[in-house]
Order: sequence, then structure tokens, then C-alpha cells
Amino acid sequence: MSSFSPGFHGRPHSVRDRLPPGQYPTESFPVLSAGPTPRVPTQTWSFTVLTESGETHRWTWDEMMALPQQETVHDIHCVTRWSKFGTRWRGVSLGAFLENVKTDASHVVAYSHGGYTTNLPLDDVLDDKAWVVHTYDGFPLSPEHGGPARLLVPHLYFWKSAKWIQGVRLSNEDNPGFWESVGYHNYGDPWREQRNWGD
Ligand SMILES: Nc1nc2c(c(=O)[nH]1)N[C@H]1C(S)=C(S)[C@@H](COP(=O)(O)O)O[C@H]1N2
Ligand SMILES: [Mo]
Repeated sequence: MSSFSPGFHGRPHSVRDRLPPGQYPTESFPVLSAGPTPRVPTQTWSFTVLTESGETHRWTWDEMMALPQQETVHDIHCVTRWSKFGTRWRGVSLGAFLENVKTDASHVVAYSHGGYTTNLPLDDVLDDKAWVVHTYDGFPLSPEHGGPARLLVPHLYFWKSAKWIQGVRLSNEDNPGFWESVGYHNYGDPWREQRNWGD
């Protein structure tokens, strides 16, 4: 026993503990996009928060980069059953954008270049649970993976992490997004295996 490092014995259990039901771990980083990959130059990039009362807040790329930056490491889980452990990102907590935004909204819809949308309860994107990320594993996020910037919501299935993020709409209604309106689960908790509507 003592000839093995603690990590050797600990590992199989911790890997299993980190794997939600019905998932398998992968080292690769698959690309899943419902359409063509938009090319969004940082020079014209902006992030918009639209409130339920019609107020618009907007950040350019440089303004976004001037907000507090966080380095954040997470396991991610795709509903197609792959999970990737320990992905390392850099970006801005969604809470930093919403800090000075007056809202009583219950939900947000994240919307992307290319038309993709996904819905989330507001509580699920506050308190460092969601980020607008621009760097993956130390390098600028590639267009295939949503660069120049995507949403990262690691505690929910990865379809909630909208690539090529353009902004969020705050609302008092919960309006299903792209996948949610064609049968994916409305919330998408991988630990409760909320893959499809009715799970
Ligand atoms: N704009 C946009 N965001 C998207 C998607 C998409 O098709 N368009 N696919 C989602 C799905 S289903 C998954 S699993 C992840 C895949 O991200 P990846 O291609 O970086 O692995 O992005 C999510 N975000
Ligand atoms: Mo997915």
C-alpha cells in the first residue's frame, strides 16, 4: 500500500464521484454546434444586458476586459454523455455585469451570434456560478468553442453554456431556449440527469 502514492488509490473513487449518472469521461474536447461557426472580431464584439423594463447595458471588448477577471476550473458535462474534468477558463463572472443593473427578473435568456438561445433562472447565473469566458487553458478561446467569448455555466449540462455570447435578456417569464423548446430539459442538472423534458 505504502508504495503507491495517495493519488493512485484516491483516484478511481474521486473520478467516479465526479462523474454524473450516465456520463463517461473524455480527454478530448468535442465540438458541438447546431449551425455554422460565426466569426466575431473583438473590435466589434459587445455584451448586452437587456432588463425586463427595457433598459440596455452594454460592454465593449475592452470594457469587459477591464472588469475583474477570474481564473476558474470546472468539470463540464454534455448531454450527449461526455464529461471533461478540470477545464480551465478565464473570464468575467456574470454577477459583475449584473452588479449595477436594476432588475426584479426571475430568469435570463442568453442569446448568441447565429441565433442560439438558452434559458436559465437568474439565481443560477449569480454568485460565481456563470461566467463570460474568453480564455481556455491559457489561450484565446477558439471560434469552434465559442470564441471570442462564450457563456460558461458548469453546474448545468453544457448546452446551457452558449457559445459566441452576445448578451442576456432579463425577464419575469421563463422562455425556453433553442434546445429547451424542442424537448431538452428546461433546467438541465446533470446530477439529477435532467436530459429531456419530463426527466
Ligand atoms: N451558440 C451556440 N452555443 C452552444 C451550442 C450551439 O450550437 N450554439 N451548442 C451547445 C451544446 S449542445 C454544447 S454540448 C456545447 C458544446 O461546446 P463545445 O463545442 O465547446 O464543446 O455548447 C453549447 N453552446
Ligand atoms: Mo450538448
